[in-house]
Amino acid sequence: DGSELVEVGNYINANYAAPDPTKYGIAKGRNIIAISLESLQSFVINQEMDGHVITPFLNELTKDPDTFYFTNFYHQTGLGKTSDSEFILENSLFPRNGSAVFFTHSGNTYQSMASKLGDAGYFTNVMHANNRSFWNRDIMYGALGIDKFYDLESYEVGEGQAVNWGMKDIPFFDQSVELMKDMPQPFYSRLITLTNHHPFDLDEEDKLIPAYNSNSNTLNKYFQSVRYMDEAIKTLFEDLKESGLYDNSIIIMYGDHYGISENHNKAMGMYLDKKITPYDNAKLQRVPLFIHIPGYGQGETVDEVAGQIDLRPTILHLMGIDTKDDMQLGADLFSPDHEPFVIFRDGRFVTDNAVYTTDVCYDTETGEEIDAEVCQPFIERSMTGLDYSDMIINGDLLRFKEEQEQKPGFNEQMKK
Ligand code: GP9
Ligand code: MN
Repeated sequence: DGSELVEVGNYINANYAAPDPTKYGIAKGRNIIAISLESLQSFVINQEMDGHVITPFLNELTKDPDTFYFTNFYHQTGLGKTSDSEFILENSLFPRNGSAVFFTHSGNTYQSMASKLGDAGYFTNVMHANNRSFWNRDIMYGALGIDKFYDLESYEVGEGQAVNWGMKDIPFFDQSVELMKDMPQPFYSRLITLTNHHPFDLDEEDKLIPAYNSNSNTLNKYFQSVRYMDEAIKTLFEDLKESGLYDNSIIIMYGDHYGISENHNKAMGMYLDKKITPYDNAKLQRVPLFIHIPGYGQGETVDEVAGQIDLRPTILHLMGIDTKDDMQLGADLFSPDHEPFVIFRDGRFVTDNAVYTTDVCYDTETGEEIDAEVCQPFIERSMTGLDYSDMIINGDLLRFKEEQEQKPGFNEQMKK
């Protein structure tokens, strides 16, 4: 009957973080280009591998005055991998534990970022050169209110333009920008890259740096593959500038999930020159986030501890779209009320003081074990957050929100 919705709604209202007025609406009316960077982790940014710069273009971007770069931003995905990251971004909810929500709950009612932008006059779409039914996207995108899915059939994969899982990122970006030129504006395009995916295979001509040399063939190829991704992003920016779309767009780029699993701890330890502990494994879940606003000029590096769940409110507020009455579990990254606290889908969490994993509380900076008391209140809060998210999804509670919003007094009831 939706009474659970009132309970969850109260929790969400209590956690609402009002936007920073100096950031609210700074990208209003622009096209939104959101790029899912396949398997990109933060440990490669501003780093070298055997003297080779791994991400030269992104490194420049971290210092660019039009860019906000986030150093303590975490993925929160589970088994649904890329699709989980999409779910989190669109809904500011957690994915499900032990299964992919794109498969299990594609019949639900959602209030996605795409549907909010659609209501605000945006043409919303996803661009991804793979089969449309992969991850059940074709069905789920309907539930998320996405106007169009530019899938593999929208692309022409010429000779030499495919490797590994499919179309290479450089021609993918190139053709995507061509397609954007014909879109009604403003548009919200979410582009999902593919080349930097396990097993990280490349054609010889795309290997711009040598492989690493460790006992992990996966990690060895990862650096090369990331280097190719960096090159692809550079060409995307060039393509956007040439097309004339660049100046009136906001470009958001984020890593979807880890690329190097704990199975490669030994090789990772060799690269990072330390023994990888559960603490390190948790911190390795950081993925890069770039928010690039051409002409803005006041970008900076942000060290706030945050996660993918914060993307929806952050982006919508930059666009000048209110989220006060939305059922979201994340908070605007620029809000003075944003709390440095990120919950992983498996129950681990990170705050500005502590990293909690394998039942141990570690100091966030040093990795030293610290008093469990520091973690205790956050253990309960992380369980509450995950439970409420599950409650919304398993109970399909957002269908009641639409109904109840028609009735007078519902929002007042939620605020009590
Ligand atoms: C497939 C791509 C990769 O379409 O999104 O999926 P992943 O294995 O990373 O979830
Ligand atoms: Mn992925």
